[in-house]
Amino acid sequence: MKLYSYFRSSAAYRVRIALNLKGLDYEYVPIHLLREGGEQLKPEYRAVNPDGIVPALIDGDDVLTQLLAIIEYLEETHPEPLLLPKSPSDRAFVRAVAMQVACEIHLLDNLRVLKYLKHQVKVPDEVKDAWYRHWVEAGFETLEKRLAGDKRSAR
Ligand SMILES: N[C@@H](CCC(=O)N[C@@H](CS)C(=O)NCC(=O)O)C(=O)O
Repeated sequence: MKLYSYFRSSAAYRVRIALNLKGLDYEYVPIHLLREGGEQLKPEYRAVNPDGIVPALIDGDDVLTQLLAIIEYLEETHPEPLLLPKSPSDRAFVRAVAMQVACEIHLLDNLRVLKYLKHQVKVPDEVKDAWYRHWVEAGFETLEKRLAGDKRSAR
């Protein structure tokens, strides 16, 4: 397998954690998100993932994108050790936590969103930074409440 990744990408981290927990070998292909305006935006990488974001995983002829889809793919193709719990209710809980990070926090603070705010909407840096802080804090505040208040998080 081949993983297109950036060392500071939390999305790619999550896939690397899954690959490592499952003991799977992979070739690491670095995509520097800042160098030369972002290697993720170059045609060579867009040919792999037209969205121009990492991670992307290549397995044989398959190109896999979206970290949660990639992790579920690894779970289905290499079930041991299991990353998801067995009961449907526990699985739904784990997926909800993962999606809360991916959809309610990460999406709003992605590099391309911040670049758009700065260059197209032309907000000053302090407003962009306040945006970032706001969504991280709001997202983690409710996530922590959810984890603290749910018996499934303590198992
Ligand atoms: N929804 C995507 C998000 C991936 C993502 O946000 N990747 C970031 C790095 S953490 C990225 O490549 N950003 C590049 C950019 O915004 O230009 C997933 O779940 O895989």
